[in-house]
Amino acid sequence: APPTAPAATVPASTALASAIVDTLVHRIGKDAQAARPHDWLAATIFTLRNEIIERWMESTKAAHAAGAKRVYYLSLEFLIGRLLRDALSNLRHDDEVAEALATLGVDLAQIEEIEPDAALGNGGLGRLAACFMESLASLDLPAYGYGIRYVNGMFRQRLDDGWQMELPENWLAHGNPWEFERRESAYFVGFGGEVTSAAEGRVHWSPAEAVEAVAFDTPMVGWRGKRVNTLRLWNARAFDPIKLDQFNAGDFKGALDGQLRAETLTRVLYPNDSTPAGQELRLRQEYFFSSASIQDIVRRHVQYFGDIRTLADKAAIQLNDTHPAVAVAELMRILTDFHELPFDVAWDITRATFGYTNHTLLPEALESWPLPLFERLLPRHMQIVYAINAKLLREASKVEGIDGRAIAAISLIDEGGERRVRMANLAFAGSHSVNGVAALHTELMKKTVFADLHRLYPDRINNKTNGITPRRWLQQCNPGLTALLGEAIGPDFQDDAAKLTALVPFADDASFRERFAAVKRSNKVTLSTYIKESMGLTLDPDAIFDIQIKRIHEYKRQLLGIIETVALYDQIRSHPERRWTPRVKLFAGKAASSYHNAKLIIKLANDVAKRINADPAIGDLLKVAFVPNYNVSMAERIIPAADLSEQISTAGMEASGTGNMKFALNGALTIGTLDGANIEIKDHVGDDNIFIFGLTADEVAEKRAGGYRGRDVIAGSAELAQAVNAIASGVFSPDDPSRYKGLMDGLYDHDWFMLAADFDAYAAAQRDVDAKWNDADSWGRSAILNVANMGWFSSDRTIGEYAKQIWGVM
Ligand code: 26Q
Repeated sequence: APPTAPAATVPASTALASAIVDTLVHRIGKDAQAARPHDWLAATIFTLRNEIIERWMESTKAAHAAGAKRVYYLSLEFLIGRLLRDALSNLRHDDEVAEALATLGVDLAQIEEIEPDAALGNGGLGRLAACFMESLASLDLPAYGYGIRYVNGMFRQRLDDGWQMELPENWLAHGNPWEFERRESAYFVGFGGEVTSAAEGRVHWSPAEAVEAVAFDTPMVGWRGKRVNTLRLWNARAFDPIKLDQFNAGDFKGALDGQLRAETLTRVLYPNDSTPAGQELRLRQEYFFSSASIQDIVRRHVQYFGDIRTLADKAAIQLNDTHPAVAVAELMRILTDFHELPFDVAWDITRATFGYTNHTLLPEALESWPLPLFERLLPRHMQIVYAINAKLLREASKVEGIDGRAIAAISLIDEGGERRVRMANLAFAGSHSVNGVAALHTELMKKTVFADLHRLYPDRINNKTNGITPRRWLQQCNPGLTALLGEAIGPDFQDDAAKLTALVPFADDASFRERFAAVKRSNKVTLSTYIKESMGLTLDPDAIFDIQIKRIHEYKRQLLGIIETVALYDQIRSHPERRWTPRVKLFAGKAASSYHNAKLIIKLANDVAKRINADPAIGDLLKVAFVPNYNVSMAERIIPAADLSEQISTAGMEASGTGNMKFALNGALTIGTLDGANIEIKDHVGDDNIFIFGLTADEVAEKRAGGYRGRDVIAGSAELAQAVNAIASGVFSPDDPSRYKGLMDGLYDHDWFMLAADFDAYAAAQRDVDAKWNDADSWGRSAILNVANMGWFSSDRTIGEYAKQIWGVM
């Protein structure tokens, strides 16, 4: 076949098939006979890429021609997952490409499954960044994501006899057909060294070491291919990759030292999603990526607009948590030292340019760096932080009601004990907008961690409730439901998720409810087949699929779900004559490698599953599964099959949650606390269509202040006491009876997460779930009303709010 060059549109099926074969031959170097699935995957992506590239260049040119303001989303994490289905679906080429591949004897679904999951993030924060990139393109906003091209993303989780093992995830092993290395976009990033003063009050920083940041670009395709934006990930490289003189002198290791040291920077994602360990390498990563990104943004601005003083009119930079907060000091350095702007002018530009999003209130999760480390690594930035702090505290001291205690809380330097640089205070001071990610979270920000900064700048904190992209989290992951929705209400919801409300009347339509239930059942059968094949466990698709999938954390209370499972198990055994409602309890999630209790909770879930699943007295009434290696692709498989979504964090501790939104959008009912975005989900879907239980955030705070003791509560709840005692005494760990003694003792003596306090209410809510499930009409009505009312949680809505209220680009 002659070489074909697909133009702006991909040609019809046969031409498309020959284009894919042509790519296979000329790019991969294989013919159709020799090609293996990975070759077909790469050939398909390269072929599709041709169209994407054209739209990508059009998008860039149009923004340039319009002199448009650009959005820059800085994030240490982008949990984007697989891209082929996303790109195919957003370009509306899924059917065409499936047909073309079928003529070649290739199953599209099968090659989609072997695409590695790009897991450059831990959990919610990283996935939010990925949903935002998709929505920015879908809303036709010119935007760049900036991050790090980790060679090893989130570790792969293996279970060894129920214990979590971490294996490196080499997502680049087969090459990455989505990325474009931009050797021309490279920047010098320095570390350490010293600052000397020069003439006219100028300073000079001479770093002791430097690495080169090289850009790798990945296209982010919006819905209907309207726009293609850039995700720019930085890779670290040594300037002088090999010291040939050393090499020739026989010092092979020394010759490659610099290369190794540079590459170590972007080698691995920190698999912690709280309690920052404070390692030097992490601060180096943060500065490396912040510096490269700020240099790139400033270079583009000066090239396009000529005058650095107009930066804030043409660039909005959003900080995804404090991880890139050092960018505030880096921009100040470039504006003052390099562009020679006066400090106050630079500060006004900086604050007008940055916005900061906070994702946690847990004090132990707030980033701060020991001052000696910060100063040694970034001596010039340390001076700048001092100068900002002097200005900040001068301003604060003029405000009535701000006393010494408040000044100490506002300061960029924590002076209690070992002195530390507070990254949240730096991000707050350096931004014109500081937002929380759900209404409750934003109110708690004002009352707790940022109370004093809020008094000083009362207009700065605002709320932007999180959202999820309905393309990936409905259309792509749940084609059955998407087709049914289209039949019922037409296709408009695909362009505007708010239009899902047209579904409301269908909740009362018995024949629609039946079809809706059939789609859910079919998704459950598909998941059951996967679980059977991967874990050897048989599930009953007519049981309630009750699912808790998320990072393992004590505040998320997987332990509450497990203890309630144990209590239910005991009830079924004690009262076999009762009419029990069959349940499947499914758990999945990764624990940070150093988080002892989280790893023990994983082992407990596995031990409980082993015992219950093997108990002939239980049969199909209760099955428990811990699915290994939870990631984006696993979520896409599990969520469409869920009946019940577990969102049971201690009230006040989950900033928002976004998994909660994915489940409800796919027709699961939520059992949850009044925490994070659960509250807003309840407001949207209605009190009758959600199971809310437990203490409120205020009640949690009150109880903590009032000397709450888990021991007293456990003594008063027979069901809880039985379950806790069974676990503590080794019923589920006969090979090591004391394995869970410490974990259970914690509930008696320091139940910080109020598990005992919420247990009875949770168990009662679970029995309400059973009752509703047994009224199929009532359950079906509620499930449909969830789908109908979840459109507001589209990340298009969220991004629209950021665009109008923070970035000024809409
Ligand atoms: C910090 C310093 C050093 C090493 C690691 C980290 C680190 C990394 C990741 C700290 C936190 C994270 C991730 C936090 C996160 O995912 N937060 C979640 O953000 C979601 C999106 O807003 C919310 O929905 C969740 O409630 C919140 O827990």
